Parts: sequence; C-alpha cells; structure tokens
Amino acid sequence: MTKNFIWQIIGAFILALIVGIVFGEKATYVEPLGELFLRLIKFIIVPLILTTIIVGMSSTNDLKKLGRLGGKTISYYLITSFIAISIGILSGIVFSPGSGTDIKTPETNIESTDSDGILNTILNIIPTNPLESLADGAILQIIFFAIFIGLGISLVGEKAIPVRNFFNGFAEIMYRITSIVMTLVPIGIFGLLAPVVGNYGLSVLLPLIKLIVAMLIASLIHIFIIYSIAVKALGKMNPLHFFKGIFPAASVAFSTCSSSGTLPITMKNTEENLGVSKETCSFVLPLGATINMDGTAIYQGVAVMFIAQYFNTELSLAQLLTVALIATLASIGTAGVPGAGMVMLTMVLTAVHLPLEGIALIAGIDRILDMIRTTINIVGDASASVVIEESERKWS
Ligand code: DAS
Repeated sequence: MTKNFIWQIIGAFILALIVGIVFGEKATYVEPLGELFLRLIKFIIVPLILTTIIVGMSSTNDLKKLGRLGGKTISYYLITSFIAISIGILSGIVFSPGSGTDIKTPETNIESTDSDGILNTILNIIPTNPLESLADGAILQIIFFAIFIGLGISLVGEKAIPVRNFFNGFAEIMYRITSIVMTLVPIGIFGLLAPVVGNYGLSVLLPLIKLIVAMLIASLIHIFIIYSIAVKALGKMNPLHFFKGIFPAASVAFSTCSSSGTLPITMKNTEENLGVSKETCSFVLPLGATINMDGTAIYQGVAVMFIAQYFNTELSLAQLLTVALIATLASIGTAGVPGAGMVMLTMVLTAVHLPLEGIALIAGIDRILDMIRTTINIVGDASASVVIEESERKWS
C-alpha cells in the first residue's frame, strides 16, 4: 500500500468534512458516489468469501490443524469481546452520560429482539439450501458451506483436484477485482461521509455529546491498548505497523458502517500489508466480520449505562454481569450491516428490565456511534488474524 494512498484517504475525509459543513443537507448530492462504492464492495463479498475459504480449507487435510484454528479464533473473539463490554460499562460508569441529560423520550414502541436470537443464529449457520444462502448473501451459512466443500476437497484428494484448481483460479480473479475496487476507496469515503457531516449538525450531537465521548474513549482504550498488547505480545508485530496496515479498511468501515461490506478490503489489507497468509485470512476474517464485534460490545455497555442513568435506575453487580454476558452474546448475533448493533441492544435492555424507549433517545445519533463501533469491529478481526497467524507459525 503506498503512502500516497493513505494521503488520498485522509484527503477524502477532509474534503467530506468541508463539503458537509459548507453545503449542509445539500451534501447529499454526492451520495451516489458512496452508493456506487458500497454496491461494488457488496458485489464482490460472496464470491470472494466462498472461493477463498474453499481454497484455504482445501489446502490442508490436517483436520486437527483446522480444529485448532477454529478453537483459537473463537476463543480470541470471545475474550476480546468480553474485555470490550467491560470497558464499555466502566466508561459508562465513569462518564455517567445519562445523568442530567435533558432530552425528551420520543414516543415509540420498540420491540425486543427475542433472546433465542443467539440459538437461532447458531442453528441458522447450517444452510438448508446453499444456493439460496449464496443468493441471499447469508455470510455465516456461506462460511459453513465453504468450509465443508474445502474439507471435502482435501478428503477426496486426487479426484477433486480439478475442483480445487477451479476455485483457486476463481479466488485469484476475486483478489484482482478487489484490488481494482480498492482504488475507489477515497471516492467512496467522500461520497459516504459528506452527507453524514451535512445531516448531523451540532444541534443533534450536543445533547448527547457525553455519550459520544464515553463511547469514543472506551473505543480508543480498546483499540490502542488491548489490540496493541495483543498484536505486540501475541502477534509479535509492531502496533504502529499494524494500525498503518489496517488503516484503509478501518476508513472503509468508518464510512460504510458495515463489517461485511468492508470484508474484501480487510482481507486485502491483512494479507498484503500485514503479511497474514491467505489460509488464515480466509478463515478468521469472514468469521470475524459476522460474529466478532468488539465495537458493538463496547456500544452495548455504554448505551445500557446511559439508559439506566437516564431513568435513574441503579444496576446491581449481578445485573452488570448479566449485561456483560448478554452483550457478548448479542455482539455475536449482530450482523455486519449498518445499525445492527442498535437492534441487538433491545435484547440487552430486556435482560436487565430497562425500558426499550431508551433506545429512541440515542437512535438519532446511531449512525455516528455505528461508525465508531464498526471501525473497532474490523480492527479487532484483523488483530485476531495477526495473533492466530503467529500462533500457528509456532505450531508448524
Ligand atoms: N454496523 C455493524 C457492523 O457492520 C456494527 C453495529 O451495528 O453494531 O459491524
């Protein structure tokens, strides 16, 4: 990745800020540029995930290694998500964003997300019709299907080599198309961000500035302390090199609010800038984009504290532990699409009997909070791939 590309991205952020501030709501005229970029990255997600996982899984018939890779990946994701929710709750306690907030609760009737959403999420991983999963872009089901096809190829051996070669070639084609789409990142960031800046004036942000600050501080602590320790101590990588390498993907996540949409860029950055193997990338990152959401976990912690404080409700230690557990599970069930974390918040609020109307208080700035949490989500996925790559290197 060239320095020039980083400066193009920074320039896109600055231009979006200027255009949004100067033109206000008229900045929506550049929205088609963002929509074009969003559609291009969505168009490559399914074939890229399918082909890279099949190639990755078929490159080894060491089922023990695959089991080890899966165990490490899930463990890393659960541990960092639990740390994230704890930091979110602590930030909510320290900054107390909901106390003294003088905004009115808008009239809304918000339905709770059923708590068996997690069970369904786990059961729904198994596709009943893989072609339908591909058509619907059901990422978890595509991952499941691709893992089993890849395993099948490696178990069949000789006779399946033509199939493996087909997917190998297809994966290379998808990587090349992703490189082309990546050149449009600055234009996409500008087209996505300028309208957001234009629509979210200070009048919307100021009443909830304490909530935004609490979310921002918790996220900065998680990203620059927890992930720095992880990539340095476990991944044997200089944190500065890590953050520089993942910067384009983080910028796309910030602009699109979609981990799944950012996945092709995350995979490209992690492989080309951070030196993680295709095999590790193709397994750890698609899984992470759908079940690893540290930013969302932080958001759940901060938002629950905000709503409890707003309604003058004291949460006991047992309730805080419940929040930590349910929010970790909720972050697993959160889809990698815009606004998904707010939907899952209903599950956490229900678990501690807090009024769902509290969500209406913060829905107005959810896009801003989603930009922060999605950025953390994909940086967390990339940190996992660096840590697991180094761990597997030690094993081999
Ligand atoms: N926007 C989601 C994502 O793509 C996260 C969220 O809504 O919490 O990761």
